[in-house]
Amino acid sequence: MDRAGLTIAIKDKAMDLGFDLIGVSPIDSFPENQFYKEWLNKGFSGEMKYLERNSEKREDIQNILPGAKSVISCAMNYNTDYPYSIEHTDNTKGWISRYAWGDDYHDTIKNKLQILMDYICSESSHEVESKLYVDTGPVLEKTYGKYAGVGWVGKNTCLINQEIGSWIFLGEIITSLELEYDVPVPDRCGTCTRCIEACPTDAIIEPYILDSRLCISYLTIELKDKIPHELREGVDNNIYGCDICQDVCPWNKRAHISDKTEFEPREGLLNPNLPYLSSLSVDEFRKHFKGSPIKRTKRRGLLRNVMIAMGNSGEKNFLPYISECLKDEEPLVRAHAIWALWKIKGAKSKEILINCRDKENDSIVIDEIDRILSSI
Ligand code: B12
Ligand code: SF4
Ligand code: SF4
Repeated sequence: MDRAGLTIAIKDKAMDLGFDLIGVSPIDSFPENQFYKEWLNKGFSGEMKYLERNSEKREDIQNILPGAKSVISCAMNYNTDYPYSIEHTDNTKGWISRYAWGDDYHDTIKNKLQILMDYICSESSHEVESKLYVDTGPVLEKTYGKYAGVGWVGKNTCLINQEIGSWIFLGEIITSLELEYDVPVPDRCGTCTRCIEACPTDAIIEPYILDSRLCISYLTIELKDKIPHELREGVDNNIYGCDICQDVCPWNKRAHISDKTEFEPREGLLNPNLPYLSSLSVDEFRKHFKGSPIKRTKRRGLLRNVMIAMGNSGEKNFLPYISECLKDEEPLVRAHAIWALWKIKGAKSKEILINCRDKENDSIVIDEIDRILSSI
């Protein structure tokens, strides 16, 4: 098969496997590769130390696969037919971001990319070296998706496709094979600034630039410690990730619905019940979130987020559940339960806080109590 024929065959195979979009980009020194370092130097990656490791590979893909010629970018739509977070106004329920309602996409996409990679090997006339990644390696996935014509990177920093929207996962095969290359599509954000205005924590500090340290997705998933006080109200009822800057995007108004049943919400994950989640034991958490992206936060991270959501709701019926979490084995959960209690009861929480302080040994919790006591 010649180069053009092979490129078409690979694209057809990817579509047969269930990918919604596919494009091929050459290996090049794109301006985004250089910008990445600047972004890191400004501290925008926060505690995500893995982004600092192997930055030479992100800057030059030849450092991942010497002799690489092409990146085949594949995208899969995960949008299911349920309302957006901005249409959900009952903040006594939590919100889990759309991408995490179903099965873990890493597994789904990796399996399909493996089949595609095997196909590429079998169809090539000479020996081919390839590597595949889905959010698993030092690859600037959105940048390669952009140069493969899969979409443009919007001001909210997500890759958006004009036809199907931005509710897409990305995965790619880096290969030594030379293929026919696609070209980037135009940026269609125009004068729109809806995502920037809608972001509750002002994380999009300027168009196309995100300070992760302010982003609810980072705060609720990636950050392992306490959520900074000044950002807790902005987190609202988002207990895992955030969809707001994509919910408001006009290109998601008519976003396509995925045909993949594995991304349908698992039981209880759409508008999740906060008391139920606050009562999960370690074993129950493990069982409940097996094969789900939510396992990433571990129980302690999820319960931390649930405490923030409960506090923000102002709902007095949550007090018994918050009180239980004041006794949790995890200091991180206890510290956020203290905040939730104070948020709902205000100065009336003083006596309980003083009591807790007397019994407490952990400095994270003591700091939290002292901080609150000094304000009431
Ligand atoms: C780190 C990370 C995060 C961080 C940082 C987000 C970010 N904007 O990059 C946090 C934790 C905040 C995050 C959140 C989310 N993430 Co995330 N994340 C990643 C990860 C692992 C790396 C991305 C990265 O390298 N960012 C670094 C910065 C520097 O990149 P950037 O913001 O895009 O900036 C580039 C451009 O804007 C451009 N640029 C900007 N200004 C300028 C100026 C000039 C002059 C130039 C030349 C260039 C330029 O250059 C930059 C560098 O390339 C990727 C997987 C991967 N390996 O790529 C997934 C990934 C980006 N995430 C994904 C998803 C789904 C999400 C969430 C939607 C999850 C959720 N619902 O909570 C949110 C979206 C938040 C948002 N508005 O972006 C998907 C995105 C799919 C899509 N349609 O774009 C990815 C690709 C994972 C996947 N395989 O599907 N994520
Ligand atoms: S994901 Fe949420 S917090 Fe992060 S930039 Fe978008 S709207 Fe802001
Ligand atoms: S909301 Fe507007 S500015 Fe933001 S990504 Fe969508 S089109 Fe671009």
